[in-house]
Amino acid sequence: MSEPRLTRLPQWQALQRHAYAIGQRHLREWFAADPQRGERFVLEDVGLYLDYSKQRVDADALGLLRELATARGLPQRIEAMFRGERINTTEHRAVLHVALRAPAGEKILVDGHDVVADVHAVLDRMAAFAEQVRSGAWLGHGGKRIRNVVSIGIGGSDLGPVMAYEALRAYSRRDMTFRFVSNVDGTDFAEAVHGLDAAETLFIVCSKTFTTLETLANAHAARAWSVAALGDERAVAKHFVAVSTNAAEVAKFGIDTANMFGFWDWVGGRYSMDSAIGLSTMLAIGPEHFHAMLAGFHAMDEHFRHAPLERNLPALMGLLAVWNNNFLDAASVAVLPYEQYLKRFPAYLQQLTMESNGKRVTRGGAAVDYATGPIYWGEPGTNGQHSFYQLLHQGTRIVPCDFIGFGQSLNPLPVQGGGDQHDLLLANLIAQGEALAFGKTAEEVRAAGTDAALAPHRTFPGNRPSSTILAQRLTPRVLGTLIALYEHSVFVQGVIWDIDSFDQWGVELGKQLAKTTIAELTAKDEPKLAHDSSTNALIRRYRALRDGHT
Ligand code: G6Q
Repeated sequence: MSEPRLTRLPQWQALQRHAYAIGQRHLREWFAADPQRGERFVLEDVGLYLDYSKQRVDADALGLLRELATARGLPQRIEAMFRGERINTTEHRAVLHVALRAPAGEKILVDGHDVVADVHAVLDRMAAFAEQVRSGAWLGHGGKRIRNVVSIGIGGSDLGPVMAYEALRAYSRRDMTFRFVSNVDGTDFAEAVHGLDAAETLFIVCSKTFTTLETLANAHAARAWSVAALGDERAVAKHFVAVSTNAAEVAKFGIDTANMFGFWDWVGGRYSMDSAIGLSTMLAIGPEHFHAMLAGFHAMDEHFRHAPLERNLPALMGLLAVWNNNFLDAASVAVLPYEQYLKRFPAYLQQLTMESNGKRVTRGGAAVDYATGPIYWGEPGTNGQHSFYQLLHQGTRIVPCDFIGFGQSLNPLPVQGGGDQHDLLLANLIAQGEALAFGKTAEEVRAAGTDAALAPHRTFPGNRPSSTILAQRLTPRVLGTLIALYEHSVFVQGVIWDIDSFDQWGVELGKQLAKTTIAELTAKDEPKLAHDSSTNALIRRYRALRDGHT
């Protein structure tokens, strides 16, 4: 199972030599040497236009990266995923988020069982339920129609639904309220239900395991809130539904499993927003739009599976990420959507990328001797321009950027004197990539009349890599395509680094320690503490602050 050591591969070493040879060459030189670069280093398919000409690569670097991918068996690993092999080796699971958007009639077998048929059975139940709620046929306990939906979940059971709701708000039912609760901080719950009428409020409890501390605490709070307001335990039947793989725990909580929407162990949490975990999305935008989103995912899945490496969008994005991470030593990636509706997209990608590829051992358990997953972060443009872009342009670190923009706005807003605010938005997107790549030399600064003392401060080094992704308009379909692009790019990076991109053991230790700490914080008498001196002191100080003893 374990691959040969990455850094010993001839393809890796060839890339190192090549990076050394071209590493400092400036994007100004690349573009001067090849005036068509901006039209040649472009890949367009499935409704997305990717301009990677401002990445610090040449055709040789791209060729070597593809050779590395071939040496790592990328085409075979892609097939293994699509065939339902247990490629999540540390959890011994298949990884089949692609089955969640496979069209009805397609067959993907896990242990001889066709999972696509199961997927469509759940999608149909979700659609029937969504129609009932949206039409007003589903009534609350007191006979009122549901106007508010509160989705409770955390991590993979929250970030996707929140992001998708925000992204597709323009397509959502504006006469309904959608809110999300994730944090165990009581404030999150309190604010989510603030001002809502319990008689009109439906809770969706989303938890794959149905054992997650935060989600169960919030679900219990929600049940107590509903029952107190509606005065009847039986209200739970009309105001709570569950999305889970764990029917026994759902029943134990008191939700009738007839009101449960299932999914499967082959769907990872952070890859689950297009499963029943997306029930809030379907309630918001309706089944038709939800299916359009799935079709967008599927179009990218097909592209990823069948396009040759040199024309494969996720493969290219993944390989460029490896190049920047390992050969240009860029430790982070900024995701900068110039689209307000994508404001939660960077947060969503943080989990997708960092929980997947933030690993330090190979699939076989050997420590890696190369950097793996970079840090992803970002904010929508143009807001970020007025805060952290300073570091992007003139800081000492290289931060590759992904700019994302659309040809058409969902909310055109004419500007006095001509044009639309959308033109202002996109002008900024395009200008930022240009400024990062080409900068402004000291000579240019001086030639513009800046005095000598200020010139260094006003100089922009440039040569800062970025990619630009454009699509015509943010639709449910385009959103699905865009998410699948990143999902598969993450997979490609994991294949190169020989890590299991689908487990997340790194989140366990903190959870486990918290159990002991909870007991110590809530103990009636001063507990006997046996942690390090810092942890002991923090526990004592918290207890004192809480109890007002300081
Ligand atoms: C995602 C992770 C994690 C998970 C949450 C919620 O890939 O596994 O973020 O989604 O811990 O888990 P449950 O859905 O089981 O409550």
